[in-house]
Amino acid sequence: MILYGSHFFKLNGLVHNKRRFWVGAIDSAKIKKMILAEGIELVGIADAKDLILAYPPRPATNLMPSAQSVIVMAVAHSLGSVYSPDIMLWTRNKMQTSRVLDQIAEKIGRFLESEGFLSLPISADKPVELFKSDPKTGEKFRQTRAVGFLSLKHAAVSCGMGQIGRNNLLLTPQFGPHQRLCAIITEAPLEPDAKQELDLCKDCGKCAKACPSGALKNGKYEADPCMAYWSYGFKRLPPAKLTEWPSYIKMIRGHFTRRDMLMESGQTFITDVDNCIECMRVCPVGKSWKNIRPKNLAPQKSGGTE
Ligand code: B12
Repeated sequence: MILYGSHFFKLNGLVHNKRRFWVGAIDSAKIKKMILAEGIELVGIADAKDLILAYPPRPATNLMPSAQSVIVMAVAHSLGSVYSPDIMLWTRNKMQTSRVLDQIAEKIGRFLESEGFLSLPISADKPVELFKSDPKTGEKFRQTRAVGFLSLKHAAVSCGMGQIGRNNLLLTPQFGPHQRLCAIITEAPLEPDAKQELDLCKDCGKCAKACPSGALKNGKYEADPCMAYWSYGFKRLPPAKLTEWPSYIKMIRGHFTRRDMLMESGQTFITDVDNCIECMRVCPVGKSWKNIRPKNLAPQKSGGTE
């Protein structure tokens, strides 16, 4: 007999819990097979209590104190949309990829609950928690920062799916950075996958060179310039000093003469428009698409403002 925390135990290959006596043979292999059969391309399982945490830390057990496992799922992007000339085409495709993931997370989560295990799907998309200041130091940020309720990249690394590359994205051997992620936190006591030491990112510098906002300068990722560009296409951060306001206002006025912020906001609500994927687009990692990548890639039309 194997004991799984205080709620579950396994006897003769069957998992039992205290709420329902027999809950069926739920094991990692069965769950993975079900998920892959739904069209998910990569699936891994991490121990909920042994997740790699970043800052601010997002432990799965904060969202579900009884959590035992985190199931991480990935679907490859359509490479045609990643390489399309206009960012909007990618945006629409990203939404569909998220939908596939969210629907399957919902279905598998419901299945696990019907088997007696509380389960919480973590969407591939928003919502996110917003911070105006650092919760630890109280220091006010120059610009609001967003953070997911669970860091999907770190969850994926925790189950050996890939590594975080120089572009700050999850790289997998199969698809490089070109996959979308989603997860299910569950009480089901599933066998976790081992973490892996991978050497996929060769620090070729392509992502840092392609980044229009300068967020990947000096070997690190900075969330603020990335967010300003991703949200509005601004190449500048909000002014830190009074003297910076005149040139900032000039930039905004220039932006308004070329772009229709009202219509764009409307479109963003409908299709969740992003302004940038350059760091992901130029990344050469991922063996699945070696032969169909275009040799030359002009930056996507996204209309950044200096
Ligand atoms: C919020 C968010 C964003 C924000 C902020 C990004 C950020 N890194 O902070 C913005 C809008 C800028 C963004 C941009 C992008 N994102 Co994004 N994003 C997310 C989201 C919802 C949460 C990210 C998160 O919480 N990370 C956890 C933190 C701990 O890790 P981190 O990002 O590496 O660390 C930064 C923060 O901690 C921040 N930071 C530092 N100190 C502090 C202090 C406080 C208080 C706060 C709040 C933050 C903070 O700075 C750190 C880096 O220095 C995830 C989905 C999810 N739930 O995980 C998708 C996700 C990470 N994004 C994704 C993608 C694809 C992108 C983009 C390519 C944009 C796009 N068009 O899709 C770019 C790439 C940017 C990059 N190179 O990292 C994918 C990545 C897939 C992959 N292969 O890895 C994810 C996983 C979505 C998904 N479902 O697949 N993203």
